[in-house]
Amino acid sequence: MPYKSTHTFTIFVVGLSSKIDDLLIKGSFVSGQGAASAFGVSRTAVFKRIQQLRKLGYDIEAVRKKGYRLVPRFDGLLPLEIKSRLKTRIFGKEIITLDSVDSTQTYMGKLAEKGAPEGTVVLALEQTRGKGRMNRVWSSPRGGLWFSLLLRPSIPPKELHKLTLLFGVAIVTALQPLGINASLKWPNDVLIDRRKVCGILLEASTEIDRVDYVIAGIGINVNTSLTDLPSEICDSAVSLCDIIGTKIDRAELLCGILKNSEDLYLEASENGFSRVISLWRSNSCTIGQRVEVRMPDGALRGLAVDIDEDGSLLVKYDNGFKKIYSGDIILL
Ligand code: BT5
Repeated sequence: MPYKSTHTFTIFVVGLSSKIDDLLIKGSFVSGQGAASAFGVSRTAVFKRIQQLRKLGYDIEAVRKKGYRLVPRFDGLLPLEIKSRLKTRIFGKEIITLDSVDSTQTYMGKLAEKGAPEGTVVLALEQTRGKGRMNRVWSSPRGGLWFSLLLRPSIPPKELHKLTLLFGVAIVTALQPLGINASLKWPNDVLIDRRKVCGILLEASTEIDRVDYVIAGIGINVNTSLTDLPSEICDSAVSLCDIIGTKIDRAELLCGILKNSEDLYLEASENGFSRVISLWRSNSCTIGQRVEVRMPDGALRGLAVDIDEDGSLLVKYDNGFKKIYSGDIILL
């Protein structure tokens, strides 16, 4: 039965590829002979996978008497390059790298509907229709870090906005080893010297009392020059390479963000969001500032006094306090 044998062969080759890939991710040498006898295949089959990976853009070194080894490139964003540096259990177990896409959010939405597992990451080197909140445009030229992460959290829908705070904390913390002091503007901005370096977008599919999935979209201006961004946002935006003065390894940064956010996420799933809220508070540039709150039904000015345990922003007005659950704020 030709159909059956083709099917079996496909599964077999995919199985072999992932075994070879796993060895390469671990940084091990893969010898043609060793892998061939360990996996019961021909040396040619092993070599074919190596050639396939090279064609995809991987740098695979061949060392005499040792075998093949993956050499992750500086700023290399191919899945195995990222996985070889990743220290997470769930986030990034599946990674899809696209050269160009309309929006990683939209792409991930389709995967989520098909049952993709929690922790799947889709990243794109550029987005042609990057999404901000409320149908705004997120400008995503080459050089930035634009990715979406799929979550299937067991928290009630009313707590979802706290995940935005969680990712903000994870990003600010991942920037610290680079010597970058970024801070958080409620609810979803990461700023450096009051200019936006990163935006976070949370989209969710929910029922009344349960969350089916959440897609966390993160966009960071990393090696993007400000001249690549539309002129109307140049004054309010900033990129990491402009601050540091040199190119940054986006794979390293991504791994840091995935690790920090997974740690916070696992802890929040066990013990709630108290730690996230307290870390958000200590990394905020919002609290203690006079702000203008812009909501669909109008704008109000006041002093941002704190972030509440429920993730809302507590603002003091002339005639009392108000908790803000959604909207935009301007630092005055
Ligand atoms: C956000 O929206 O800040 C959420 C941005 C999320 C982007 C990521 S990239 C990966 C994933 N895939 C997507 O399609 N989206 C997510 P919001 O708070 O609404 O801010 C949008 C506003 O930020 C715009 O109206 C501009 O003023 C400004 N903006 C747009 N592009 C920017 C950039 N690259 N850097 C700084 N500011 C920008």
